[in-house]
Amino acid sequence: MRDAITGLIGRYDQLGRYFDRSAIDRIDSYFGQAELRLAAVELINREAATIVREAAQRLWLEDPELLLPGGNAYTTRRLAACLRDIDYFLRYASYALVADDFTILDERVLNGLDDTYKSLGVPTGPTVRSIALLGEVIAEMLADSGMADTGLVRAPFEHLCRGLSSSNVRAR
Ligand SMILES: CCC1=C(C)/C(=C/C2=NC(=C\c3[nH]c(/C=C4\NC(=O)[C@H](C)[C@H]4CC)c(C)c3CCC(=O)O)/C(CCC(=O)O)=C2C)NC1=O
Repeated sequence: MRDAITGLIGRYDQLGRYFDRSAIDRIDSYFGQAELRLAAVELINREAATIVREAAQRLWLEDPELLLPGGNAYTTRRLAACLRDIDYFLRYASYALVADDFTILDERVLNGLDDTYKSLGVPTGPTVRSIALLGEVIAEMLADSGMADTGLVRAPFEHLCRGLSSSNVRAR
């Protein structure tokens, strides 16, 4: 587990150097985004169930066959597993959003996930889509509440999407 600040301190400590201009700019940008990151986490805390439901509903609209016999989310048990997975993605993305660092996503979510999904026949494409939809729903809700430039809240979701679709993430 790492965040933007501890990661930076670690790197500079290893070099035995004082923070330079580029480090200070990085810190400045992190604190400058604090309000948006906090608003996003508050929203997720308040509305997690709604956000998961909304992302899932959009996924079913785009890909209704998932819910039909032969679809991977068919049967109550598998539907529940799918919704639980979406909930995992949201929760871990909210940690990464506060940290402004994706290490936790690599370590706790992506590591080995692709193999698990392959062995269970869980389709990667729609799963990646559900993660992107989470990011969209949150960015929209924040924009509706008057926040400007909500794009950065999608970053952890995009990281998860990239990691799952490239499946290059291995234990490190
Ligand atoms: C915190 C990190 C973490 C993640 C991410 C995680 C995912 C995860 N999802 C699983 C199953 C599953 N995941 C899905 C998900 C879906 N099927 C679809 O059609 C949709 C596209 C999609 C939802 C968006 C389904 C249906 C299963 C059950 C598959 C089965 O047992 O046949 C399993 C197998 C074991 C189980 O069912 O609990 C794991 C480990 N577990 C973890 O600990």
